[in-house]
Formats: sequence, structure tokens, C-alpha cells
Amino acid sequence: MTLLLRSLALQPTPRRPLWLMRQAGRYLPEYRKVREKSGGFLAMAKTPELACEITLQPVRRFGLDAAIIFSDILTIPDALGLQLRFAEGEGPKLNNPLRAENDVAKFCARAESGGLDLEYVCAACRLAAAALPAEIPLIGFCGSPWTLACYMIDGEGGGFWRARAMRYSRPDLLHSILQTNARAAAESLCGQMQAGCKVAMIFDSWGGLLGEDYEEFSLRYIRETVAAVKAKCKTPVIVFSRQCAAHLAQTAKCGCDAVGVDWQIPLSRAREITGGKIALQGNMDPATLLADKKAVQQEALKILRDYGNAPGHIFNLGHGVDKNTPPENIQTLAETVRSHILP
Ligand code: 1CP
Repeated sequence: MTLLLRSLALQPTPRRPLWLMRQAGRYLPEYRKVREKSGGFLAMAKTPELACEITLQPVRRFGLDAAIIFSDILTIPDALGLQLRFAEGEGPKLNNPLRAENDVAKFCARAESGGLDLEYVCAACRLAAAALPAEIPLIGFCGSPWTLACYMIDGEGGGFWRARAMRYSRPDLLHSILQTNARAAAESLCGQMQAGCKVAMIFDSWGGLLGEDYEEFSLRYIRETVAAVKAKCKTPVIVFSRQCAAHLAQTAKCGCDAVGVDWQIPLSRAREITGGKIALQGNMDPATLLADKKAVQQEALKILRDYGNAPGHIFNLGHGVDKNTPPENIQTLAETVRSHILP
């Protein structure tokens, strides 16, 4: 079994597996080169050969222990008719956000009748899984139902005020969006698993906006997604709910195999809370990678020592790699984690 799968199963490993959220992207010169030639993010994501190439780039360069398919959480709203676009120099935008009751009704009806066509994502997974060496598993992913709803309702990143307000003004509408998203997320993950991914990951990047409503509007639907994936594909599932340290105990019990932890709490505390019953992924502050080599080494060692020698740690960041990260700092991180041999 690969290092990552062993850690997910809480089995001992000779050293900690390492991969990084957003390990492919604009900080890599080889990514920028492909991006320039292809005409932008969506063209890359929708061309399986290019998506495969970009997936492999960071693994080749740094010798990481997992690859994550190059795609985006917003492929689901795009496939369900909300039309994703990237305006130059801006973030992603959806042309048809869900604002009125009628938009939501049409959206849910379409999702139920039409299914989800993300064949280009599956095609990229098949290529990448075939190109990777056996010891490097491919991770497939999706956004959590709530995080998808944030973009679907507001139409773009920012404060997500419309999505947050809907839980007070029309919780019934929000619940129907979330229910539809839970089914779509599970379907998308299962498609990626059937196309060769060995691990599924759910990104709940905006779970932290919900406060005490996290269970009702996010975790409940993550639980449903995890159960649906487990019923069909049996692959391990990682759940990353950002800025949700206060809800770690509940998240750890949602049926997943690992939780992603951000840098709000030390891993040792996260382990106390989760009782060692589940693997933990994280949790270096990505800003560390904008500092110097010495800081990267020190922080990496601090995290490795803080977790201790127990099995079940997947080294990662607490959020994605920043676009201003010097690649040589990731090289330093990879060398530091690789040379930390467990007794
Ligand atoms: O070249 C570019 O300008 C595109 C930048 C970019 C990239 C590299 C976007 C647009 N998406 C991606 C790839 C991506 N997105 C991956 C690829 C695999 C890898 O990790 O290497 C993954 C896993 C995602 C997931 C994603 N997309 C999340 C969840 C994780 C997180 O970072 O919180 C979210 C919230 C998105 C939305 C999104 N897509 C792109 C951007 C810039 C954003 C954020 C928009 C915002 O600010 O709200």
C-alpha cells in the first residue's frame, strides 16, 4: 500500500506522506507556460491532456507522495448550467447565480433529470492515474455542498453575503440547493474514483462562515456525501473544513477517514480532540512558504514533532499554496519531511 493510503488507514509508515493543497498552480513556471499557450484556466481544466500534464508537474518537481487532479470545485455548478467563466485578472464567476425561488427550482429540476456530465474531469483522471507511478496515488475532489452553494448563490468569491443571508431569509431554498449539491458532489467523486483516483477529498473552504449553524447547513450534507461515496466506491475520504477547529470532534465523526486541519490549532490538540481514531492532514500555515529556508525547516520540524510518532499524519498545509510561493521553499519542505524518519 502507498504511504498515503497507509496513513489514512492509521497504519505505521517509515516516514510521513506529504502533498500540498493547490500544489499545481501559478507559482510554478511550468504551469504558467502551459496557461499562456492554452488560453486560460478553463481551457486547461477542460483539456484532459493539459489537466493531466499540470497534475504531474509538482509531483515530478518535488517528489510528493500524492497527486491531486487538476480541476476546480466550480466544475459542478458549471455542469449544472450556472456557466463558469474567468475574467482576466479576476477570480472565477458564475453567469447564472441562484437568486430567486424560480432559479433554485429550475436548478434542482435540471440536476435531478439530467445528471452530471463531467466526462472531461474523468478523462483527465484516467490519463493522470495511468501516467503516475504505482506508489503515487491520485486524489479526486469536490467542493462541499455548502461551499458550492456559496459560489452558486453569490456568483463569485468575496463575503458570500447572499448565501449567508439565505439561511435566515429562506432556509428552505438553501436546503434544497444543499440537497442537490450533496448528490452532485457524491456523483462527481464516484466518477473520479471509477476513473482511477484512490482517495476522495471534500473541500469545505467556507464552512467557517457558518458558526453554530455549521452542523445544519454544512456538516449534515458532507455526511450524506461521504455516505454515498462510501456506499459505492469504498475509497478513503478526507474532509477539510476550513476555520472549523471548534467543530473538529463532530467533523471527525462524519464517516470520513481523515480530517484536514488548518493552523488555528496544533495537531497535538487536534489529536486529543479526535482521540487518535482518525487520520489528520495538515497543518502548516502557507505563509511559512513565503519566508526563508530556515523558517520552512523549523516550522516543518515543529509540526512533525508536535504530531509525534503515532501513525495517521499526512503532512500538508492548512490551506492552499499561495501564488507568490518560491518553488525552492517547497523543495526545502519536501526534503525536510522526507528525511524525518519515524522510529
Ligand atoms: O491560473 C489561474 O489563475 C487559476 C487559479 C486556480 C487554480 C490553480 C483556480 C481558480 N483553481 C485552481 C485549481 C484548483 N482549485 C485545484 C487543483 C488541484 C491542486 O490543488 O493542485 C483545487 C483542489 C481547487 C479547489 C478550489 N477551487 C477551492 C477549494 C480549496 C481552497 O483553495 O479553498 C476553491 C474555494 C476554489 C474556487 C476557486 N477556483 C479558482 C480560484 C482563484 C478560486 C477561489 C476564488 C475565491 O477567492 O473565492
